[in-house]
Amino acid sequence: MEKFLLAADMVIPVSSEPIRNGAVVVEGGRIVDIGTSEKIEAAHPRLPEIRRPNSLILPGFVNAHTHLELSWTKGKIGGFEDFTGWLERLVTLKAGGVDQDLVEDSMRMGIRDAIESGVTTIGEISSLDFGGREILKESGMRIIAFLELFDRVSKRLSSLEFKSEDLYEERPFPHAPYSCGPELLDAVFACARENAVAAGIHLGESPDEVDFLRNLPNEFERKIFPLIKKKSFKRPGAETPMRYIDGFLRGGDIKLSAVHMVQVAAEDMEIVRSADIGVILCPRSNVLLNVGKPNLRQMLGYERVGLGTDGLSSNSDLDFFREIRFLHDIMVEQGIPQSARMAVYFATLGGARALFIEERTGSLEIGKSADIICVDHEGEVDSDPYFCIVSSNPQNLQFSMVGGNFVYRKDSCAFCEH
Ligand code: MCF
Ligand code: FE
Repeated sequence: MEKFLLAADMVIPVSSEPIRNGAVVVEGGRIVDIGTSEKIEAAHPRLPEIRRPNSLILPGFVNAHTHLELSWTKGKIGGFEDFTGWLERLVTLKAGGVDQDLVEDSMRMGIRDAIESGVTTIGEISSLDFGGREILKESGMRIIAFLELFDRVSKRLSSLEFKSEDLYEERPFPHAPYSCGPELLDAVFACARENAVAAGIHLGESPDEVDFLRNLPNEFERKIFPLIKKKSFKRPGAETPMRYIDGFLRGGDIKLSAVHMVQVAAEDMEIVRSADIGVILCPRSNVLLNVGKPNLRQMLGYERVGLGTDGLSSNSDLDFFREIRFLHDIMVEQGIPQSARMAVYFATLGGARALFIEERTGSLEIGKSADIICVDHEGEVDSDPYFCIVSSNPQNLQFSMVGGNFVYRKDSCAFCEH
């Protein structure tokens, strides 16, 4: 279908006000027009039209942080007391080895769960030697594949290439400031600058990470390093993880997506704003790993904030509607105005901005890729269309498309048929 029209009771562009009885025209995989059905149908007569009863149309969700590659660990981590206890279990589980078929099958299941909960873009953390990246491409989704780096792979950094295709892009991802020493961080940021690619990192997640970066006694050096036979390393002490990383960015022109950002001081937000850092929150993972909840009041007014489920190693499922609802409930708890609207923003345009891909996706605007979902609803959409989305489930998803191609139609998932 080269050119077609999508119409719904309510179109939510996210970047502008919702449109009652709205329509979107898609041509060559892009949005070429948007407005009220009346106006759009008059301007584009006789186009093939897709219209579902009682429905809302909005940009596809951006799940900005996942570890689909670790989907096989679901239910295998067992009990743990704190973050480093969890890491210890995960490292031990990974060291035990795993069948590649199981990894790939569980990854496909993860992709299916993501698609069925309205996700059209995924920010996936992928180990360097993982052979299954083709599976990500086959999904038809928009993929940012962050190549996970640790100190032991630093020598290979110079030989790394970062592929960039229409729907698939690779970027460096030093795992975290406690697992990557200063030399690797310097090298990665230099490499990102040289290759003009954005980067990502887990940052400000646990209280132990804060202690580690303050050069205080901590569980990483006591428990994790001996387990992975890693020598500790000298680090420039810093009061907070954000300040620590800022020392490596040195005001340079680096696009960095910082994942978690639970341990954030008020002054850190000044660094975030001036360095234009992308912030990716994973609230269900944070609560499960008992590191606290993100402070959303601190982030009010900042636009580069997105949402991720993290992997099934630290979440019970990859249902993005549930992640949005969890975020929404924290917003209500913290007194954030217009919580439903904000939650939908974080799940779409905020996520695209946090990944620095807002030119391509995240909202319904002329020129952007047709990454669009359609959700049905039972009640009145007029009162609060954003709350309609927050209270939806995968069962409400009618269809989903990436670049104008369907990746999901209710009761028939294009990817599942492969
Ligand atoms: O985002 C969560 C929590 N923070 C850090 N790491 C991970 C998360 N989920 C999975 N990980 C992985 C990471 O990708 O844990 C492994 C790495 O492969 C631990 S090895 C130090
Ligand atoms: Fe993670």
